[in-house]
Amino acid sequence: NVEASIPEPQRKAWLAHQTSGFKDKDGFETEVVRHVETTLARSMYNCDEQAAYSACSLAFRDRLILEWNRTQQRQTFADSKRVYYLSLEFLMGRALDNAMLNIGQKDVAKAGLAELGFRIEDVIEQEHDAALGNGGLGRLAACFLDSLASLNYSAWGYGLRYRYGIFKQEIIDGYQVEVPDYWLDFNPWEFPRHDVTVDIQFYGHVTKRTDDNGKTIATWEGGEIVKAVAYDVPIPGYATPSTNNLRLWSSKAASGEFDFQKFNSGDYENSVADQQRAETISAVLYPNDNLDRGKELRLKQQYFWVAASLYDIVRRFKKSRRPWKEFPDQVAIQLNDTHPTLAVVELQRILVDLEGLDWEEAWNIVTNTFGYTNHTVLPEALEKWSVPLFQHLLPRHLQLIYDINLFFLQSVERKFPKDREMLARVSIIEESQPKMVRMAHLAIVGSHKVNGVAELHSDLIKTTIFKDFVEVFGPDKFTNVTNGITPRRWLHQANPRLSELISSKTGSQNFLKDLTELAKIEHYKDDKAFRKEWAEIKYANKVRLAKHIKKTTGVDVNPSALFDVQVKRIHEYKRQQMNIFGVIHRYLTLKSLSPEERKKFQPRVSIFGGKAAPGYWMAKQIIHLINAVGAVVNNDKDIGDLLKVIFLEDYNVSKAEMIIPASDLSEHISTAGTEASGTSNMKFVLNGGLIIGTCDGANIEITREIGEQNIFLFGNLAEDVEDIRHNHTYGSYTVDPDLVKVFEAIEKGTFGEPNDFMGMISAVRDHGDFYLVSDDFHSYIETQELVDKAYRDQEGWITKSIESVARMGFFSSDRCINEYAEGIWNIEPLAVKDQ
Ligand code: F58
Repeated sequence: NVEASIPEPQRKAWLAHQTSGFKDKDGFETEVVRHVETTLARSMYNCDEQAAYSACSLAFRDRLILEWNRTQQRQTFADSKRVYYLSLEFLMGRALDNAMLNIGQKDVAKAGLAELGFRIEDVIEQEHDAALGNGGLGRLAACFLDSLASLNYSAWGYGLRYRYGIFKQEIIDGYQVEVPDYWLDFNPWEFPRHDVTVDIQFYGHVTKRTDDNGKTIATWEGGEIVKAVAYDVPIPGYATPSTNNLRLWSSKAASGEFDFQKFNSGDYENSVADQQRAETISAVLYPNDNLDRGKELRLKQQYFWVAASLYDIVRRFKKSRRPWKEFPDQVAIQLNDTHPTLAVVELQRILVDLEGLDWEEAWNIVTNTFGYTNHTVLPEALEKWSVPLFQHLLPRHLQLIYDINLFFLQSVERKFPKDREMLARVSIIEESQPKMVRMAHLAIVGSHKVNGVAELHSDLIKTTIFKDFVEVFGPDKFTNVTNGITPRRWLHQANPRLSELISSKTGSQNFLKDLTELAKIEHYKDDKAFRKEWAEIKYANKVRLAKHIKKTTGVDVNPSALFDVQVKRIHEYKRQQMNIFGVIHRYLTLKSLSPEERKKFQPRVSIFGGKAAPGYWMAKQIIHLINAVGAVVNNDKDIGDLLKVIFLEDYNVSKAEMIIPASDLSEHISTAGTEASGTSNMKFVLNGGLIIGTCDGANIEITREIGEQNIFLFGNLAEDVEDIRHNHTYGSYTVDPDLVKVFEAIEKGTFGEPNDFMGMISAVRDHGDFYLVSDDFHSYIETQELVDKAYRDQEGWITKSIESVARMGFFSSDRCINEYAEGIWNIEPLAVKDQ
């Protein structure tokens, strides 16, 4: 009982405080005005939208803090198992809209803001996205936090508080230019905890001595210390008071301040050097997706964050005064990809070096605590760290890794005697020059469960990259949890009208808590009024996007045209190049027709968006070609509204919330077997868009749920990709004839200087076409023609759209989190009274 724990002299004031915050519109307005005039020290007479945003956020924040405190107290008193989600990325997007919705007071705020002279949409627009992630992996972490809170699980997220999140993308003369994203100017959603700090050690050396009992004691000494400071972000659950915590660590010099002595003696530059070096650790998010570059600073980030988080978790566990063996009953730690894998070693170090446990006992605790989620099979994305770098930065951890590897390889040897090749393949250390630490191997060996993120992907990891480990540990260690998305942000927030239409038919907003209730709308698929409104909502969303396109690119697009969208990170495996080649093919076809014949063509707007990693030359070339094609096509009088090509600058979470509901068709066209799951595919279908895609990732399960008649699948299958690649190198190889024509047009200079695009052409024509662009091109073009035909039958299209949404219940991140809770974490929700 929380109340009983409050000391008597403080209880009266505490009780009064519990009912503070606003109850209605008037109360809300009072709070907004109070924050404008006191917290912000401004006057209502010059309160602009930015100030209204700040004050509105502060008013909601006040409410959130109360529930946040209560939730933390409830979890502490319950003393039950907690789950910790360790992720280097949390792609949160905006917080205010989500807080209003989850608290359930958006209507109150809307009315209150209107009375104060503001439109709620404009106020929401003032917020800067929290973009602490690259793409799918980071956004998945954010959806998981939403579900964990909404389902009342005791859970914490742990991450890094980057001063700069993913860069802002500008398009200048058709090229991507990266601009730093400083997002912390005014951030009401974080709480610095200057009293929660951890000293983190780097470099130094290890000494060993033998104690009185003959036991070897290792001590890590010397080196440098950096301070980790906690910043907490409240995560409100939907329609529940549960408010969980996301703790982000920021780095600071251990001494706190700059060196005054150096400063006084005139050594100005060096007086701040230590401070700056320390702060560099949490300064910037690495902007690569699906590529590992092995930079020292990245390893420093990883250890800094992992060590601070584990210190915190262990400190919390120790308060319960339980024996160590109960650690895995109280703590589950999920590794979001291999980035936090050092946590395995760090926990073993804490238990053995600092707490004096035996190796075996400690290792049991470690392996029962961790679970590892893999997000990719691309070899270039699998993390490896050079042994010399490790030796330098984390000497004790390297020793522990060698010991872990030794015991592991001994166990493999027992199972597979004399199989030296097996040992070399599964070893945590790669015997290369220099030697490398394979983080995925360490993560598998250190966890009790390993999961992939869609069925095909989970099967693939078992039969390819982790095949040997299935033999070593048996198949039960490997499992699947198909990804999901939160319907709160990706349906209700992004598409309020559709959400309202659905609730009017399902009878309540309960589908936002149990997405399988969407099935009920299928009864209305022949209902004329329902269908009409369904179509009107899509159209209105397209009008909104068309306005944004006009404002940001100057191009007029017709909202009645088919909106064909591909928005995601730019990567060769995701094949935006195939899409733009297809667009060129369409353009050439249109040009070859008479004006009369052209009129029969289905008008389209091809919309692209996404960032390229700054060092990814080919991805940047793809962006340039898309813009170059747009510049020609959009100004061609013969073409008019029949085809427009748009590149939307700076794709991010808040733009996704506007773009996704406006799509008729979206493209998920990765080479089969390369996209682990994809999650935007789920978002598009949930918003009534159809998809064209390959048999890859979650597309396969989406097809199973919504029915083959409702999706446009094409291309080669994952099981055939290897043979086809082999044939490219050793057999006969010719480029698809339609694609040859596309290349000829580019080479003729139709879209400007051909040399600018030769990399993309020769990757297909001269360098083995690794991503099978040519092999899939014909089937892609044909399927696009089927799309045109299907779209012309508007009634048929609407039916497909309604059926698809009705059958998307499976893809809620709530389902996904419940699967993790049951199958991996062994944890149950914490009951919330008075819910
Ligand atoms: C993505 N991975 C997968 N990695 O590509 C996608 O299929 C999946 O749906 C999603 O994870 C969620 O499971 C991804 O986004 C990264 O961005 C990493 C960032 C850090 C470096 C390595 C890649």
